Amino acid sequence: MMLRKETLKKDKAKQLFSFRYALLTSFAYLCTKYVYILIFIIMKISHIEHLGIAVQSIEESLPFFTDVLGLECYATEVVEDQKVKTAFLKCGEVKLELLEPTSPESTIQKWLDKGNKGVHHVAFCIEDGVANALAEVDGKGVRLIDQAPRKGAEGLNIAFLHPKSTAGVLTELCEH
Ligand code: CMX
Repeated sequence: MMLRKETLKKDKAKQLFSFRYALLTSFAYLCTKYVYILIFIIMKISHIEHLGIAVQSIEESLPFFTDVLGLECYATEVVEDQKVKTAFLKCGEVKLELLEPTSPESTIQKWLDKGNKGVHHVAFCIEDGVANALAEVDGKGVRLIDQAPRKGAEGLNIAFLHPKSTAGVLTELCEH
């Protein structure tokens, strides 16, 4: 009789131990997950804002986009500090930004001179701010071209990331 009671007591203690163990491991798992989310918080990209397309002449390239693809060119703008003239077309939610150099010193002219043409950069629309996104990618070791957001075409806050640390795609972060 005494032995049976003793065994029952031991079983109960074992059950309590495994229950507490399960509770503790679940708690530890949730904590780890929460801390992981906090540390590795990832920027929110809503969509591709635009594709930058380098052309030698907007006048010569535009008819393909308007007359063949049927897209509407809704704005042109000269961005002095980037030494480019831009033409914007809308394609659903995404824009195409044609970029024509306005000076031999323009990064676009230099890129064209190396024999490149076509898609020059991809711009992502950041929901929670370019400054936050820059701090985040900087922390992850990505090489920044712009250390802080600056004004780009259409008055957007923008910043570029170097193609050497973005899988070869010149990447622009922007916010409305
Ligand atoms: N896409 C992918 N790679 C590119 C690139 C592009 N658009 N432009 C340059 N590179 C590569 C080059 O091929 C080169 O690679 P290799 O060394 O393997 O040949 C490397 O980048 C050169 O890098 P760098 O010597 O640091 O710089 P560059 O003088 O060639 O300038 C860059 C390149 C990206 C830093 C410069 O173009 C820049 O600052 N761009 C951001 C601003 C910009 O593009 N403005 C124009 C658009 C403005 C607007 O949208 O309004």
